[in-house]
Amino acid sequence: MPQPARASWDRAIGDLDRLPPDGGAEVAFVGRSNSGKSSAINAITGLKHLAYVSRTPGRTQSINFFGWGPNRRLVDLPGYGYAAVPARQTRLWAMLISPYLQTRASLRGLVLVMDVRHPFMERDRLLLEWVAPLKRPVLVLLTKCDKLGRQQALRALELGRATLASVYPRGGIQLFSATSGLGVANARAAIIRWLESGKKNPPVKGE
Ligand SMILES: Nc1nc2c(ncn2[C@@H]2O[C@H](COP(=O)(O)OP(=O)(O)O)[C@@H](O)[C@H]2O)c(=O)[nH]1
Ligand SMILES: [Mg+2]
Repeated sequence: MPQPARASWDRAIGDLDRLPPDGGAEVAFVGRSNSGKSSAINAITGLKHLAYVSRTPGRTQSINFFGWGPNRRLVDLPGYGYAAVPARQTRLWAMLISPYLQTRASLRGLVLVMDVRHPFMERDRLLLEWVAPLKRPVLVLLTKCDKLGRQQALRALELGRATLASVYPRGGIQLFSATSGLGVANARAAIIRWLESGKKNPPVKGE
C-alpha cells in the first residue's frame, strides 16, 4: 500500500536543485487554481488529508511531492488563474514549473484537472499546447461531476473528448468527482499504470 510520506518543497522559486532527487517515477497534477487538484490527489490515494485543500484559490505556490509507494510520487503543482499577484505567477511558471516539466526525467505523465462546468479555459489550452512537444501522456479529469446531472456530465465528456482530440490527440479524458468517488478507481489505475511502466529510472542513492 502506498506510503503517506510527505515531502513538501515550498521555497526558493527557481531553485530546481532543491527538488527531491529525480529518481523512480512521478505523476504531476496541473490545472487552474481551485479546479480540485489537491482533492483529486486525496481521493486517488485514499488519504483524505494528504494534499492541502483550500477554500481560497491560489494558495498552493509551491510544488508539493507526496510519496506514494517506494520511489513513486504524486506531485501537486501550483494552479494557474486567480493570481493575486500576476507577475509572481508568471515568474513561478517561468522559473520553476516550466523547467520542472521540461527537465524532470522521472515525470511519467500529467493529470490535467478541470472543473467539468468550465473545461478547456484559455490557460488549459495553452498548457496543452505548451506540453505537446514534451510528449508526456496526459489524462484530463473533468471533476466536480457531482455538481451536474448525469446527462449534463455525459454531454460535457462528449464535448471534452472532441475538444481534446483537436488540441491534444494523445490525451485521455474522463469524468471525476472527489466527492462522490466517480471515476476515482479509473484514474488511480491509469496513474499506477504510468508509474509502473515505461523506462525504469534507477533509484537515486540514499532515497
Ligand atoms: N463538489 C465538489 N467540490 C470539490 C471537488 N473537488 C474539489 N472540490 C472543492 O473545490 C475547492 C478547491 O479544491 P482544491 O482541491 O483545493 O483545488 P486546487 O486549488 O485545484 O488544489 C474546495 O472547496 C474543494 O472542496 C469535487 O469533486 N466535488
Ligand atoms: Mg491545491
